[in-house]
Amino acid sequence: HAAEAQRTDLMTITRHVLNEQSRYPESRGDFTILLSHIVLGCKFVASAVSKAGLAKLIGLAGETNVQGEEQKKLDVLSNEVFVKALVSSGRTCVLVSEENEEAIFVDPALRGKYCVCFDPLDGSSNIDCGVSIGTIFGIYMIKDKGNVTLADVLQPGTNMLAAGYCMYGSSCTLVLSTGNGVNGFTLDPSLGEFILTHPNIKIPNKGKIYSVNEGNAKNWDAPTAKYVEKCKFPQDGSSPKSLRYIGSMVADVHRTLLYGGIFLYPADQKSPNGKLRVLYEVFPMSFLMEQAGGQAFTGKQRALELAPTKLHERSPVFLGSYDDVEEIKALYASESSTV
Ligand code: P6P
Repeated sequence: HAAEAQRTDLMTITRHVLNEQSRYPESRGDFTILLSHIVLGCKFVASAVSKAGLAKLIGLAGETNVQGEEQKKLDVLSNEVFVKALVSSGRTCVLVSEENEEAIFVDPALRGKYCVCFDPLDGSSNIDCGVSIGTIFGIYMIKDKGNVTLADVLQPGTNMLAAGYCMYGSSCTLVLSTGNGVNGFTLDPSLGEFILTHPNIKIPNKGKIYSVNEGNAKNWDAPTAKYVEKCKFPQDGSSPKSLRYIGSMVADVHRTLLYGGIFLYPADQKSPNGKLRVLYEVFPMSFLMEQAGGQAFTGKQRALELAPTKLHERSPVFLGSYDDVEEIKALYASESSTV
């Protein structure tokens, strides 16, 4: 009976969020409506990504296809879909997208109380070779939607209400936190629904994997170099960690969340603030890691406490299993105490 019940008692993402919403009796369902539009965007992108190889969607923007239609690059198309879905939800007042230089202020007649920061298709340079890519998003509340400015967007990650990513890979998995733990949902294409498959994800306290682009080793600072050295040649008799680096943040973070370990995108001499963007890569992934019992560090501070001053600001980030991040924090602390 239990198996039968499971098959018919489908916990969809919408039902899950409605259950969570019941924790806030005063809420009028705005967040649920916002989320349903984000989910719609993810379903569209999942479908487009799965067909990309066939439909030659991966061509460069501006090329025309056999029907003579102008083809859009998948990340341009994904961005348009998310912007339109978020605006039409009537629940957003300002959007920040990796694809748009400036913040998008929604028409006052259509405004809601949320700000969404997102990367519509992170890692899209990997799509041609079939590596998993993803959408990353973070959601903030805006105090006065009638008078929203850039200052409202440049909030520390500690003000974030919710964050998530959707990974387009062998299956389409949406991982979400609304501040009450982390849950994973897998798209059932036959239903067109995201079904709860990974309830209450908790990252192991310590992992056996480190994830970094070793090709940048020449440019690392001392604490990062020392930490990676320790992963490869442990002095305490423990076995070396395995290196796993996919080069697509959503895929590297998803593996870290499920298996444990640490993901690093450090600063280096070439990029003193690292490569990853604060508002729509570092903050959402740091929020999820903390909600799953892990942590995220910039080399100087808790990642979520960063106060961004520019829309596409970058930051170094070390995130993952709590104990693994503690180790690199200690190396940075001892370096700053000797300086
Ligand atoms: P590198 C993809 O371009 C991306 O923004 C992230 O998804 C990924 O983690 C990172 O860059 C990879 O960067 O320098 O190692 O190729």
